[in-house]
Amino acid sequence: MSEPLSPILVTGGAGFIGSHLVDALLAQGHAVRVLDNLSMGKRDNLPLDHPRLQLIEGDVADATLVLQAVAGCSAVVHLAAVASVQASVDDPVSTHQSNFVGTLNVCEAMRQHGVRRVLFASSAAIYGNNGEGQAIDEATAKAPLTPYAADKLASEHYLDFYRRQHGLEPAIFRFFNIFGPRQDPSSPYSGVISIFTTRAQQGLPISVFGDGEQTRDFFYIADLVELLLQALAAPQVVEGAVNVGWNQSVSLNQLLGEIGSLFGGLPAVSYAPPRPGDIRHSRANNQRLLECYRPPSPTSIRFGLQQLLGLS
Ligand code: NAD
Ligand code: UD2
Repeated sequence: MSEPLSPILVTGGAGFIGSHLVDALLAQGHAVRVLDNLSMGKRDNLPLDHPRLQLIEGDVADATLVLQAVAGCSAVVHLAAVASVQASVDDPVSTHQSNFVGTLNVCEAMRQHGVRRVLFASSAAIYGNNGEGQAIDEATAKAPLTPYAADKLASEHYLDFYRRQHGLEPAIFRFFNIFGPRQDPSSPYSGVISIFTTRAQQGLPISVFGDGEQTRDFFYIADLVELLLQALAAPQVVEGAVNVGWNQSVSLNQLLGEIGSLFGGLPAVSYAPPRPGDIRHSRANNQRLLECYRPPSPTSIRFGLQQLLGLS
């Protein structure tokens, strides 16, 4: 009888990014354990009948549960968070439990169980408006403008403390704008691509907050999963955070043009005032990403949209 596989724990594994990573890990032959409270994640995102998949439904803010979930794991990918920036503005105390205490619980559980490799989903939000209009590199001054961003930055600092003090091996990624299938479009604060494509498919009017010339550095989910797999398999982790973006600016108007050309037209598009605190231009200097990993060639927005619109 062969030894049972030590699972990889994916917190937030029932969510958009997590569920794609779970699929890839299972396809590679890994055992996977998911800890998710299903506040945004869905059971339907996971192959629950897969023999090497275990789902623990629970809260990363529950230290006892996290200690149990980490036990016996070979590595952790910590994705669980309330990904809505607005939710953290509305209720910072509650989101702090998920977005910071959760990370601390993961660090402490890993220390106690002697698990070392952890991948962490940070965010370009920690830069605030700094570097706006140019490619932002990892040394750009941090200026978290929201509790969401502050919790991500604090989590980075705690991961570094546990690295220095307790030998954790954190691989920290600052995601810019990730898009792809399963990104939930249901909230007005969901990812803009998930909202625009879903509303185009349903023939519902689209609201642009601002003049549509705001730009983002969009990164397709399959490319991100490839990076996360590399970071899990790497003999040693890259020290310090790495921006995840393509150093490419795409405006919302360009995005709408692509969706319209793929779909043969668009529903009504209205232009409303910009969202308070909205960043106008966000683009990643991804030199470190290119030096430290072997990213795939960028999946084009057009291809990603075709996947989302079921057109390929
Ligand atoms: P998502 O909401 O689909 O995934 C987050 C998952 O975490 C969900 O399944 C949710 O149910 C779970 N979760 C939330 N609070 C929890 C808690 N207290 N305990 C257990 N599970 C909990 O969002 P996503 O886009 O897949 O984001 C994954 C990670 O990437 C998050 O940490 C997010 O902050 C980060 N991120 C995403 C983007 C992006 O563009 N999608 C950008 C920057 C950072
Ligand atoms: C994304 C992340 C956020 C943080 C940040 C860091 C999501 C949903 N948001 O915020 O968590 O990590 O990146 O870079 O993952 N917009 C419209 N109409 C709509 C919806 C959005 O015009 O119906 C605009 C919005 O005002 C903004 C742009 O589209 O100007 C992108 O919005 P977003 O929420 O997709 O992403 P962002 O960059 O604000």
